[in-house]
Amino acid sequence: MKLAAFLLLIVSCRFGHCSRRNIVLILTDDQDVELGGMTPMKKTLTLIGDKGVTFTNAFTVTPLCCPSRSAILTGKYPHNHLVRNNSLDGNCSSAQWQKVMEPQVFSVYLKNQGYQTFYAGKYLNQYGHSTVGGTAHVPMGWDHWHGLVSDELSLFRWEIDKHWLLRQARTPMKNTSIAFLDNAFRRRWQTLLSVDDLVEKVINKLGEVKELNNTYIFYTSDHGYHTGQFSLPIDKRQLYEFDIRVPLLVRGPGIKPKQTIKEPILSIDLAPTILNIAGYDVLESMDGSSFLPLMDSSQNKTSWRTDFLVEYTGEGEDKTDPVCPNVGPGVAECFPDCVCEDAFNNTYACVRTLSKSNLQYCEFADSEFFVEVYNLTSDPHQLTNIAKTVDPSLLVKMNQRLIKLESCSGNDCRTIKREDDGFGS
Ligand SMILES: *[C@@H]1O[C@H](CO)[C@@H](O)[C@H](O)[C@H]1NC(C)=O
Ligand SMILES: *[C@@H]1O[C@H](CO)[C@@H](O)[C@H](O)[C@H]1NC(C)=O
Ligand SMILES: *[C@@H]1O[C@H](CO)[C@@H](O)[C@H](O)[C@H]1NC(C)=O
Ligand SMILES: *[C@@H]1O[C@H](CO)[C@@H](O)[C@H](O)[C@H]1NC(C)=O
Ligand SMILES: *[C@@H]1O[C@H](CO)[C@@H](O)[C@H](O)[C@H]1NC(C)=O
Ligand SMILES: *[C@@H]1O[C@H](CO)[C@@H](O)[C@H](O)[C@H]1NC(C)=O
Ligand SMILES: [Ca+2]
Repeated sequence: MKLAAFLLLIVSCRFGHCSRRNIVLILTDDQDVELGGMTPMKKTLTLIGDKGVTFTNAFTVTPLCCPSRSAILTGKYPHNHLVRNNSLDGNCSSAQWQKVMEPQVFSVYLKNQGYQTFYAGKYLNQYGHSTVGGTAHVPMGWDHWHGLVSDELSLFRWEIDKHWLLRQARTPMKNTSIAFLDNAFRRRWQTLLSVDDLVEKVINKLGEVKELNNTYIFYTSDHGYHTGQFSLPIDKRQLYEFDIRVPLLVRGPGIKPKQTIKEPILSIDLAPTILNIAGYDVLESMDGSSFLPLMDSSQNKTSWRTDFLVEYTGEGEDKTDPVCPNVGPGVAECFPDCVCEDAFNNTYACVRTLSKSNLQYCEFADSEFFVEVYNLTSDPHQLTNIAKTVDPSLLVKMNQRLIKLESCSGNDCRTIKREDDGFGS
């Protein structure tokens, strides 16, 4: 025990932080990275990203607020902290966050309250103000996916190849839904301009009190988001990249500026990393690992994980919604046009590999035992489910890997054997 602490101290001193550090975690709600969510964040990219590390493969282990934030706080996969449905140990309110955070550690909880209510008036006309076909411009986001929505080939593929919630989506979407989503996309970006201002204020304040060079600043989100992709209206809770990828930028003492790190970082790694910075050992119960050593550009990265688990427990209503009598009980978030975004049987677990192979293998706990597999090297937008065409031995391997990851806990998860080459070709 003493030896471990001593070794940690050496790591700490190599980073030049034998003295006490501040840690600021800026966590946005529902901010995607895949659909251009960082585009409005110019100051944040300059003040945090350019001054430190940009992680290009950061993921949540579950794409819904409460379980995701709980994973951030506990350092555990949902299977190790959830009680059957998503109503776990809370950990969603800022008060709870503040309570859990070490009083010695300096924590800031900034919360964007949702695009409907929280954007500064001065940004009202940013990113256009008309509906689709007008001046709205959302590069690599809405326009891109909107193009796919009207692509008949893609439609056909979705109908046969994706889980039932996507097959019940109305395709193409109604014009009114498109207008609604286009507006939501724009409001989200306007909101982020205000968040960007807040980040600048926090950093300026740290400078004023002469603590900036003594402070680690993390910028991330609880999970991603979608607005119309695959004809699903507006939510998270899906296994696709737009919902599971998050932004992650870190600056701090000893971290070299302008680094880009490709190793996969998970929401469960934040707690161990923060403990590590504060000089504590990673708790035995934590499934994640500290990525502090990864940020030291001279460190050998070859022992870092190359695959991981994403899991989600679906939610539904017990009764049929009178507004949507055709969708039956067991579903939730059916808006607009009675297109549902969640259901009890939207319960799934995926293995995502990111090494020589860039694959995703997902199993649903629904009546079809539906399986989705994507080769993100050849199909980065996850249009083609290759579950029925890929070599069946790969499915067997990935299923075994999934079982292993789904049952891991604490130290097991951290030391699980790497599978970088096993999924190759
Ligand atoms: C599910 O969540 C509700 C609160 O939303 C809780 O009262 C209930 O006990 C939970 N059910 C299970 C099976 O965990
Ligand atoms: C929906 O919008 C498209 C493109 O602007 C237009 O061609 C079509 O007529 C509209 N449909 C309805 C029902 O208004
Ligand atoms: C931070 O900057 C102050 C001067 O502004 C300097 O005295 C101090 O040594 C610096 N600390 C670190 C850790 O670089
Ligand atoms: C990194 O570590 C691995 C094994 O831990 C070793 O095989 C490899 O040679 C090391 N690479 C460098 C650049 O030190
Ligand atoms: C999932 O649940 C819904 C609501 O109960 C049901 O209508 C649907 O058929 C189920 N689908 C599968 C594939 O289990
Ligand atoms: C994924 O796509 C890449 C590029 O086309 C290909 O080299 C690789 O073999 C594919 N992997 C699988 C498992 O299909
Ligand atoms: Ca959220």
